[in-house]
Amino acid sequence: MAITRTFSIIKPDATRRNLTGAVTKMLEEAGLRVVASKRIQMSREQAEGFYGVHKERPFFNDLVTFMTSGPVVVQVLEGEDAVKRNRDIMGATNPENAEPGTIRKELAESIEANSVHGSDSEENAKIEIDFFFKPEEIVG
Ligand code: RTP
Ligand code: MG
Repeated sequence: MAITRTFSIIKPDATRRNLTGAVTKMLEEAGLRVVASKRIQMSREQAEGFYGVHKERPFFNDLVTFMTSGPVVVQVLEGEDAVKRNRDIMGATNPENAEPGTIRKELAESIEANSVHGSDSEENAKIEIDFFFKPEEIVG
């Protein structure tokens, strides 16, 4: 299996509860390596751009407000089949439906405040990595 990359966000509900390390530990234990990481305060404009695909969804405005409500940690993760590996350790969008042992089941607060984002395809991973990182900020 090829080594690939995915994009991850530790969301404001997790940074607020000082869970940056706890989330990162679960990612690392799942076989992913953090090859880029920075803590940022997303602007409304950035969040609207990042979540552009969800523009027409009823939860779009709440999501943008939530994602700008505090610091986030954006990361590039590397590993075998990184996109799927990350989605597996994240668990279902709604923590109530997530499997035991997943980040969302163990740490998330709600369907919105669900602690982590992860790219859903290799194509989107590339777009999302480029949205937040310059090539020289990623050290594999
Ligand atoms: P993500 O993009 O954050 O990795 O999560 P996902 O693929 O599991 O979920 P997606 O459908 O892409 O939704 C993006 C984020 O929007 C929030 N959400 N709120 N209130 C709601 O019904 C609702 N549904 C989704 C969550 O923060 C979700 O992760
Ligand atoms: Mg998604």
